[in-house]
Amino acid sequence: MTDGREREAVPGSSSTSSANTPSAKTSSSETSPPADRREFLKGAGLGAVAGASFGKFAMAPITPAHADPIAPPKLSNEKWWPSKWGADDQAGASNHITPAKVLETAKWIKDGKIYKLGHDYESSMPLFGKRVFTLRIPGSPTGGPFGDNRLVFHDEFVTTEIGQVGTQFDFLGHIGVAMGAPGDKAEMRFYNGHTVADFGDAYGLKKLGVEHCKPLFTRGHLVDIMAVKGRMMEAGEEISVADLRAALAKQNLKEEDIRPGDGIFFNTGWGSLWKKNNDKFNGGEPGIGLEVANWVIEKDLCLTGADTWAVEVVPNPDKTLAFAVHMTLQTKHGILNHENLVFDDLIADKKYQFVYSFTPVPIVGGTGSPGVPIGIT
Ligand code: UVW
Repeated sequence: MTDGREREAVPGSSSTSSANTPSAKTSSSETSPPADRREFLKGAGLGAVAGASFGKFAMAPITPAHADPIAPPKLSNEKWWPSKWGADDQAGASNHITPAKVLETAKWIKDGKIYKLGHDYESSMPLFGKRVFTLRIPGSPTGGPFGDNRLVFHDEFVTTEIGQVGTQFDFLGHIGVAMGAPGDKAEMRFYNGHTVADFGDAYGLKKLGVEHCKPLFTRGHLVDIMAVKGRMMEAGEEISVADLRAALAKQNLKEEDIRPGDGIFFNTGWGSLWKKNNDKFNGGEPGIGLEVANWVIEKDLCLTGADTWAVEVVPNPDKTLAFAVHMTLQTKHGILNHENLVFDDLIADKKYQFVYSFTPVPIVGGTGSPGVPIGIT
């Protein structure tokens, strides 16, 4: 049991515990790639398959020894609950947004400009795995004419994984860890230790739904890693703390100015592939790894965000890990995540510090939210 603030083991570092070092049990051979990212996720599950790939990137096969359902999953050898906001908390890092934080944040509004930080929603956007986005306007016009004024109207029918497509905000019912035997829902643990047995429900999660997120209004810091590199980053390329610090220095920002409850946002250039090359966009991505995740935890931030579909590096440089940053920040620390953001206008105006404002659509029992956050300067 810890206070929930322990540093996560960085693969390959000396702090990685023996329970967290199954690399000796993995081999480097690869199998042929499955069709989509859902297969990748399956492959990342303990013992799910002998090996899995993601686009052109391959996961190391998971050996029967590592597939032992009794062994703790990597990164999970210590309990992460109860959360620092209490055993019953369902709001996670949105608890940072107190009246004092709002007043501190409001001081950053200087010129009154508003920047849209998200994409439009349309069926041609890149989608994770087999997710869909379909919109129909039945009838067109859907109804009318009504009355002597012959009013007609349109309404839309949308089929989609609404919290997990396009510009999307991950909430705390999204990512968990199968801690026990295969299929044991009493040991599938999420934020604050909540289990699927306890809150899973086909008609909406009974706990940790996105309706529990408090409205967000906080200081946002954008680090333009693409500018540091002088090019778009590549899939599988990890943003290091040194990269982050180099971007802050280049932008004349001080690391000490990043305070508890703030948000940190990463521009990698990967967003330029949006609707231009969806296959490449979906085939992996640059992003943060466990080193930066530990920095985020130490800084006690409210959220991370990026111009990519997961914010974190995919594939992880440790090919035995899948979405390790999601699990570390969201599941273990309740830190929130905003994906597929757009920073072009902020960067064009050299506005690297802004007020980030977003209220998730309060879909009861939902895992996340669509909607466009704004940056205010
Ligand atoms: C998963 O669903 C695993 O990832 P994302 O939050 O990037 O959609």
